[in-house]
Amino acid sequence: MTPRDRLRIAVQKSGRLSESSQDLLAKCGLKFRSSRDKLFCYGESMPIDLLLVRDDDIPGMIAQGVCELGFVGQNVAREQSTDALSNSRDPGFLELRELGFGHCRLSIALPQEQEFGSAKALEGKRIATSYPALLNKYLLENGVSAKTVVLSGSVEIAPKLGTADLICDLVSSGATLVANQLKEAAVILESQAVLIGSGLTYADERAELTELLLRRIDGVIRVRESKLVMLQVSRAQLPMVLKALPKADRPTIMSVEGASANGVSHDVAVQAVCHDSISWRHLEELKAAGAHNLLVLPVEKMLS
Ligand code: PRT
Ligand code: ZN
Repeated sequence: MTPRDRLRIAVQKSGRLSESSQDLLAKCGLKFRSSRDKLFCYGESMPIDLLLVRDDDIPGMIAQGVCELGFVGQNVAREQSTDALSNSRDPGFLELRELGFGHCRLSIALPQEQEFGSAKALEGKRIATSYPALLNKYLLENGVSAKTVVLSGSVEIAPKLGTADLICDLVSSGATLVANQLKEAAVILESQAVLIGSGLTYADERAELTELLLRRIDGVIRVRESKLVMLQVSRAQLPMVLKALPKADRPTIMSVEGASANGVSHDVAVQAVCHDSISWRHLEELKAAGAHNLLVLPVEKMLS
């Protein structure tokens, strides 16, 4: 392995994952100067550079040592690792973190007028997909023999064109399926963007840079899902309110000057970081449990 003192991360150049991937790196404090061809961006704030490429190329680039880390859809990562493993090859990359964006699912879909029942309904059918390895694994696991028709795009029109009976494709809102008179029958994979890496232990600066970046990514993910909740409650009702706080760290509890609204017991102020989104329903539950003066604040940075 040639020693290197800079780390390289590959992200999708343009597409559904580009903006969120670059946003995440910006939140980790990384700033880049883009080159004229816009394929290589030099890291200005840290020795970490960016490669802007097609998402399908990212796992292979990591396996070949072109870069150390990459952001891709789990669908792409799993397709390529399943293909490698079924041919007794080492995929050359590992999934390191789920990133919480780019959610979609890889599903079997069939013409709306047809019934599905179970995977057995696929016996002898022609299924169009861009994910042959994942589809074949699903068919094998369900003991079904079907023909996989591999297409690189526009999979959803295959049944209309008569080139396949059903499809296996990515779905997010489901609008594309409806527009093509198809319905979702079975989910093969729930997917989101993931950070992938070589899994190698580097003997140069890349080891420390990888660790530092992973720590910052963990911090950004935790912050994204965290809110600071502040409220007041009487001591008597405190246990019920604490129970209603969603995924809270150990709360700070302070006494409040003066008698409470009902004049009976003294109020306490509660402050807690909750690792979940706080909906109106959560606030109403807290209020019903006795909380008042509720405040929900965003958390900007977090380092535990
Ligand atoms: O050029 P490059 O190869 O880099 O891009 P690409 O065209 O292969 O990928 P892109 O940008 O379309 O998607 C990148 C990644 O986004 C995918 O690998 C998924 O991990 C994720 N993602 C999330 C999706 C969707 N949602 C999605 N809805 N990828 C594709 N779709 C397509 C789907 O194929 C279908 O055609 O959108 C259509 C369905 O959407 P709905 O909302 O109508 O259900
Ligand atoms: Zn692609």
